[in-house]
Order: sequence, then structure tokens, then C-alpha cells
Amino acid sequence: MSDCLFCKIVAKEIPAEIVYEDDQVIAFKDINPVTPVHILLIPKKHISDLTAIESEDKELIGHLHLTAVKVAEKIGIAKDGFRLVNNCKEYGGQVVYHLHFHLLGGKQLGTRPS
Ligand code: D5M
Repeated sequence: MSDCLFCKIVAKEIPAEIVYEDDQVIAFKDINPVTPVHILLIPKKHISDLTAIESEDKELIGHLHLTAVKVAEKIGIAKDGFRLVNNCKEYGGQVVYHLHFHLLGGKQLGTRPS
């Protein structure tokens, strides 16, 4: 989508600190981190939000999760643990309407997501 911020990152039209990329997904540092490690994982395919995934995206969404673990291992937060979060639509706090998961770690997080 031409007016999508994250599609522009995929297309390298705007810069991002990319930590992993393959043919299906890309992971980059969040511009406004809330934890010492804050990475965003997105599919290269434009999907607006979690409710927009379809059966044909099953493998892609699985791959995104496997990639999150791979990135966590690469960055060194897998052993202690981390949080993987999706904000879905308005009440979920979603701001950018291109599906993404927040990989949060590098410190002790609370037991309840807020
Ligand atoms: O979170 C959207 C997230 O996207 C938010 O944590 C900031 C981040 N963001 C916004 N613009 C950029 C760029 N250009 N690079 C990196 N990170 C960015 P949401 O789940 O939609 O509330």
C-alpha cells in the first residue's frame, strides 16, 4: 500500500534499523522504545491488522513467530525471556495499520500485560 508507513520501510523508502530480513518478513528497531530491547516484526505483505489475516496467511504468521524467537536469540534475550505483543485496532492501541508484533525485552516485565 503506497501510503502505509511500514510498507515504505519494506520498500526501503524510509530508513529503519533492520535487525533481520528475509523474503517474507522484516524486523527493525522501534523508533520509540519502551523497553531496552524493542523490535517490531512485520510481514512484507500488507495486512492491516490481526483480524485481517486469512487462512492463506497461516504459514506466514507462523514464520513471523519463529522469526521473533530467532531475533530474540540473536539479540541475546531469549534465555531470560521476552514479551511478544500485538496491538489490534483502536481499543488495542494500534497506531500503525500494518500488522506488527512488538518484541519487548531486556528487563524484568510485569506479570500482567496492561
Ligand atoms: O505501534 C506502532 C509502533 O511503531 C510504535 O511503537 C512506534 C513505531 N514506529 C512508528 N514509526 C516508526 C518508524 N518509522 N520506525 C520504527 N518504528 C516506528 P502500534 O502497535 O501500532 O501502537
